[in-house]
Amino acid sequence: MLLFLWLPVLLCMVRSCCSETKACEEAHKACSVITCNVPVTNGTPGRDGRDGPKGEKGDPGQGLRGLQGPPGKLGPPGKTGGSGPAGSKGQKGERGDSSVAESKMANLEREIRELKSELDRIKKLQDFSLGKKSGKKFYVTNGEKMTFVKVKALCTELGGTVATPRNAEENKAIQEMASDSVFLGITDEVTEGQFMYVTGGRLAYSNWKSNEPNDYGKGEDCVILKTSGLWNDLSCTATCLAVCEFSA
Ligand SMILES: [Ca+2]
Ligand SMILES: [Ca+2]
Repeated sequence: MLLFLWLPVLLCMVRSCCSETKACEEAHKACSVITCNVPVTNGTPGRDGRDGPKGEKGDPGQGLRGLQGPPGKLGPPGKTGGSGPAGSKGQKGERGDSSVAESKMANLEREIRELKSELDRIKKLQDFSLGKKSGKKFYVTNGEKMTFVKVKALCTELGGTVATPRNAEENKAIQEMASDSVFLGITDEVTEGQFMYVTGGRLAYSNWKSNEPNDYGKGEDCVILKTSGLWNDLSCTATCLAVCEFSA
């Protein structure tokens, strides 16, 4: 009801904005509240009203669907899973190393038996060629002449000693095989005039030539067996036939 009373006034105020005197006069007929020839200015805008309620969700747009974006960042590792079920039984493996070792050992034992058999045959041939008899010494020479030190080293290396007759029979055996004077395993290097075996012990047998030992000249400390079977003391630096002695 109040709105109908103010409506002609509002319309008159709107028209007064034209500031035309004539128009104002015309308007005066209808607008009893308007002051003519006075400029009209707009008032300050009012404050914004409160937001209205949220509207309903609109329909999907009509445009084309965009391209798929790039993959996102890698996520954190997950927790370790539990043990899986036991696998099925595998196939039977190949023969172990112990079988290979046993095979090699069997081959080695066979080779050792063959070597022993061959060694026995060689020893029998050697005994036959030397005329060796069980329980007795036998003597071997390489036919070379050398100093006493070298003869001793050679015989030791072969597992024997320098030929050393301890009775007439052994002295004769050495004499028969020697074609020249032979160094014997006897010296007086430790005490002059006191001859001993190089393996230790005083002489139990001797076969000196007359007027020997005489330690002639600068000294004679080694002993040789001459082709006659008799002994003579001689310098150890002389060279005589090397004969080694081995036990049967
Ligand atoms: Ca001497
Ligand atoms: Ca002499």
